[in-house]
Amino acid sequence: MLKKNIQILDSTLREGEQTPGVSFTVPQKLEIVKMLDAFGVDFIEVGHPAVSADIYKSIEEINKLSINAKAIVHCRLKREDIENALDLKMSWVGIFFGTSQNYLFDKYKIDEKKCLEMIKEGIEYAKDNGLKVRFTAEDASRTDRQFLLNVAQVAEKAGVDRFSIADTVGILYPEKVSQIFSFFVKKLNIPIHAHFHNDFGLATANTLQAIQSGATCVDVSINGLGERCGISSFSEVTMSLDELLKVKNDWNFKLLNEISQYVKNITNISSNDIMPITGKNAFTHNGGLHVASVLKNPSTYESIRPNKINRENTFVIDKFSGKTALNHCLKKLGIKTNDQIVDRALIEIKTNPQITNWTDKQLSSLIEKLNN
Ligand code: HCA
Ligand code: CU
Repeated sequence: MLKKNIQILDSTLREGEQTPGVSFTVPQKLEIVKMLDAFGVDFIEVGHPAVSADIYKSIEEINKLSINAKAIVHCRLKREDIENALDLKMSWVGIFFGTSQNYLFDKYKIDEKKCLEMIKEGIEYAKDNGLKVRFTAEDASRTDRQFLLNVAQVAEKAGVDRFSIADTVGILYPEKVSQIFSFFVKKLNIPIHAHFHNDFGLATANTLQAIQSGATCVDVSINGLGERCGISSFSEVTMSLDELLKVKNDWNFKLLNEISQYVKNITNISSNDIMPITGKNAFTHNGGLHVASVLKNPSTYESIRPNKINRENTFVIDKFSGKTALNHCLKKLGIKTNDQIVDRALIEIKTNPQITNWTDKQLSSLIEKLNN
């Protein structure tokens, strides 16, 4: 068991809303915040107030809620953004600034010295005004290690509370994550946050590795929403921390599926049936041998119990089904039959491979037909 307390920062309302095609209404944001708080996340990144009037307004409304999670706003390294945070009476700001050569020379057109000065000034301004500050080195994964260390040390000296390492373009893999995070954990005295994009499908794996290498707060979003291929998924990360790394926590897993479904329903992002944990098929069994075994003992083909997140097992009847599965489904439907009919029904099912999921109605009529 990993004894350290791991914090979760949910960025559905900030990074998640940057998903192409996604825009939440204020009531939807309030609902998401309430659900995340009831689940027990530590931080909720509520948005970047400078982006639009509706985001600013939603933060004002979120601030009226009484929640345990800490709300944090996104800010550029600019006074006007920090002032927004002060006007909104925030306690926490997340200031981000790109630190790789690409960003310095092409995006901002400044040199390293100027970059360090700006970081120092921005953090000091926020701290002098009583804010708690997380500083994110955007594109940290492509930033020269020594320069990133300078950045982190300047930030720490300026009084920053948390340092976040962002893999903005999603190019890290666990071994590299281990090298980077172990290095910074040794060098800094403040908690380190991690933010991974999923461009290679490695965001969750990288997040787990960052924790094993000493990061203490990780960014996630519901259903992995975010720019391009999104970031680490809320369900994948929390479930892996609980089930695999055995991290001590008091998260309310019974709410996990509901949160995922709520966000799925209000976004136009096509849902992935085979998505881990909250996907439609996560607790569905198909193969005849699988169903027969799961009915005896679910752990034969499952690592997580569905009732942990308020779900149930489902079984699919199609050409892969066996007698046990069919009998089980017929019994559940309250259809009384006999061995011979079940055998004949199975032949019918296996000779209709185009039907990939026999519905209750189809099964009932099949049995009725065979009875006559
Ligand atoms: C962005 C980029 C960001 C910032 C992360 C952070 C990234 O959309 O502004 O501020 O913690 O991936 O670097 O999401
Ligand atoms: Cu990001």
